[in-house]
Amino acid sequence: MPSSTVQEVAPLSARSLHGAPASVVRPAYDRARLRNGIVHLGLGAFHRAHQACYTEAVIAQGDLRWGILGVSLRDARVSELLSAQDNLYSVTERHGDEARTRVVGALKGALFARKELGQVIAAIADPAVAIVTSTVTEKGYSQSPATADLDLDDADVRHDIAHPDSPRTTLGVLAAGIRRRPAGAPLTLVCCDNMAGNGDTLRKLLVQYADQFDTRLARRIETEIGCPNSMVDRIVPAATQASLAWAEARLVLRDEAAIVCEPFTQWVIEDRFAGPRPAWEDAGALLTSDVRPYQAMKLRLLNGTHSAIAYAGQLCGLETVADAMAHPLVGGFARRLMLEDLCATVAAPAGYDVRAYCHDLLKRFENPTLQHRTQQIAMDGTQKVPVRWLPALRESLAAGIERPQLERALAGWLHYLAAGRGDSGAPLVISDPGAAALAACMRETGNDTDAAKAALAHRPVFGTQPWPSAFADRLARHLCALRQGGMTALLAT
Ligand code: CS2
Repeated sequence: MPSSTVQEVAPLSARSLHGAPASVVRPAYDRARLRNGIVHLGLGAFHRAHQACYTEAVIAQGDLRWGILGVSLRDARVSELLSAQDNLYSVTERHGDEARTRVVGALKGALFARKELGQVIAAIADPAVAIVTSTVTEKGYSQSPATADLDLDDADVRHDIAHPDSPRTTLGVLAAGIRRRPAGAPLTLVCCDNMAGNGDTLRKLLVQYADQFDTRLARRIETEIGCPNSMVDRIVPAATQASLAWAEARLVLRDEAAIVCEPFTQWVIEDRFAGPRPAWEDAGALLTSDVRPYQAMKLRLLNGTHSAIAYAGQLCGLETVADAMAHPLVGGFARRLMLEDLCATVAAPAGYDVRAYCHDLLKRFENPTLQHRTQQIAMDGTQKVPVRWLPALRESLAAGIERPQLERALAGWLHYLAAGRGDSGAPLVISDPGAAALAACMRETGNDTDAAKAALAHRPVFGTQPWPSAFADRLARHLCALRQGGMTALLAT
């Protein structure tokens, strides 16, 4: 009998890319001539599927100044595997049966800050680099949730203040690079994390950090460095063995850094750059004078509903956002939360139809092929909830308006943290450094009324201003329903 041999698939590299199917879009420019104009901190999938794709389009139009040096701050693996692939990776946009794959060449290098710190600092100091972008997650900026200022109690921040030349934090790395930049070399930091006023926040924290050890540096950051606010949007699920295998079938090459994400992408950036920038508008970005209405719309409607789906989904044993949207109770709850409660709190950016935006969002959430895990979105709730839900809730309560779906979402999250188990009794995996303290203060109480009050008094999440007692009572009733019948019972009422 003839023996069947399994064909080994070659790893993705500059050389093997020639053998990929013709349908795979690839860099048509000379990568050897690409210069390094951008440093990016936080080399996760989101950056590679978002800002890097906008930059790739600008480079493809012939502006070779904007090669990206990607820096991983925590995870050595991503920079290692990208380096092994000549810094190439693929992005497949997928919705239902439609898919489009391209290989991105914009990345010029991939470094791991803990190992190659000198190179990272030198790159930020290089006058040819005009922009540093960042996606380090909400918790990556060393901000104290209680005060919104620099977290001076954080061990890594204290380390960096004592040793500013061998920093560990995002702020420390940025400041060390800026400190070495020659005068008169303009630099812009573009924060691309999901925070309201993200650029303003980054500048404030960086100035507070620099003020601890070098006041001249702090003044320089205040006056010379550009920090535009930006709104970023694209749903990019974390890779799985299945998504890597699926990308491999399209490429006929093995890409360990392959991304499978939705086709939709949006980037709105304030046009406040200290120096040159890529013509990202030619790649579809919107450069505008005020990003705040776009940020509020996106953070409340997309991310706010996403978080509610994540906790309800986790409690009801639903693995993905699409599963949650197809669930009669959870899907209905998500739609009402977005269309009734959250939509009413959003002022439309000029020329925007917010209801049409919501309907498009719901279709994006229903994308059956995305496999976006509720557990991924559920991470770091103590950082996300204060941005995504609480401003809308505060404003509404101050105007005497109840938001029944949003209040149920909040109760669901608190129950998820305090119970640590889903409706079926199965233990939940909770990944959030701030969660234990909030859960503990609820568990210390003897009844739902005290648990609701204890949660609302937890300042790092709920702030210093008191919450109305009638709201606390409603929250307590929801907690009671959750304790007795789980999330399905709460949503069924
Ligand atoms: C999600 C976001 O994980 C999460 O918290 O809500 O990553 C979301 O997918 C993106 O902001 C979409 O732009």
